[in-house]
Order: sequence, then structure tokens, then C-alpha cells
Amino acid sequence: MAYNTASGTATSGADFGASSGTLTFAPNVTSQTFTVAITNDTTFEGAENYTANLSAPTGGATIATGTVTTTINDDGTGGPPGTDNDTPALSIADISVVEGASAVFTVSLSNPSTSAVVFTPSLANGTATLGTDTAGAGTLEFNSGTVLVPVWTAVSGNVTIPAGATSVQLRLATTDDVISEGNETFHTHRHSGLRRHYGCRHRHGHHYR
Ligand SMILES: [Ca+2]
Ligand SMILES: [Ca+2]
Ligand SMILES: [Ca+2]
Ligand SMILES: [Ca+2]
Repeated sequence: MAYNTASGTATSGADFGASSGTLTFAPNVTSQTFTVAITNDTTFEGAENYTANLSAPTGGATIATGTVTTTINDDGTGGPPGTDNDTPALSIADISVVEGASAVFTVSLSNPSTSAVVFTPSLANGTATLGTDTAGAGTLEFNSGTVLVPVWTAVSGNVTIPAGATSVQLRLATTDDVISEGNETFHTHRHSGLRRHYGCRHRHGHHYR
């Protein structure tokens, strides 16, 4: 009996190794196995599937179930023998800026995704007061260009990290006053993605008088 694999939403040769051959059942033997190698990459793809198919039986056998579908999970729900998890997690790093300069934050993804990742940034006072020590929270911008050639665009609710990208920059101007205030902080929050929940982590932006 012949067997082979075929792409479904998973791609043969990329997400799994193509497998084909012939299974021979010796007299009185009732089962045989074949193996399909699954590729472990670091990109989040979500569940994908392929099929394994049987054909051309000999010796008078017929095929009862000739096709099985296998689903490949990469979100930690795959179960034994592994719990591979490529689910991207968002993080944002602390920065310091000189008063009067713009605070530029980088929001990073732990893993690239084949889908766009959408999140909602928000700002909160630390010892710095939004709108006084910084520009108003409504003036937060994101970089819709590249790091080398930035295109600063006003944030209107959500920010999208395109499929395949692993970071986006946010920018907020700080206010250059003549008052000695010491070092001040404010917080950038990034809230849940629309596609899945990423949790919320707070980071501080510092600016120096
Ligand atoms: Ca894939
Ligand atoms: Ca894959
Ligand atoms: Ca993986
Ligand atoms: Ca993957």
C-alpha cells in the first residue's frame, strides 16, 4: 500500500517534511507506521494542517479510511511530546530623554507572526505630569515608516505591528521648561491585542530637567 503527505494550510517542505513510500504488511501483521517530520520554527502561524493519504492497496485489501488530517499547533497547545509555543508577547523598554526632546519607545514582539498584531497604547503620569511635563497624551505618535526613515503618525486608538515585523516605535514630546524639577517619570502601557490577550506591563519613561 502506498502512502504520501499533502499540504493543507501547512506547507509541505516548510512546515513539515514531505513523506511518501510503500507499507508492506507481512502475513498476520495488522499495523504499520510511517513518520512525518514537523518543522519547529520561531514564527507564530497558528494552527495549520496537512493530510496523510493511503492508496493502491494490493493483496485483496480495500481502504476503509484513506486520509487523515494532522493539525500542527505552535501556541503551546500541541501536547506531547512537546508544547512548542511561538505566541508573540509584547514588551516595552525603559528609556531616558533630555527634557524638551521626544521620548521614543520601542514596543517589541518576542516572535514574529504571520498575522498583524494590534495593541492599544496608553500613557499614565509618573512623577511627570502628562500634558505639562510632556505633550498631551493625545499627541502620542507611532512610526509607520522604518527606524532609519521614520514616518511619525498620530496614534488613533490602536497601533498595528505588521505581519512579519517584530517592533514598532512610539513617540511623545516632552516639555522644556525653565523650572528645576529633578528627574521625572511617566508610564507607557500597552494593552491587549485584538487578536489575543497579551496582558499589560508598565514601563517608565524618564526625562531629565
Ligand atoms: Ca506555515
Ligand atoms: Ca511552521
Ligand atoms: Ca516553534
Ligand atoms: Ca511556528
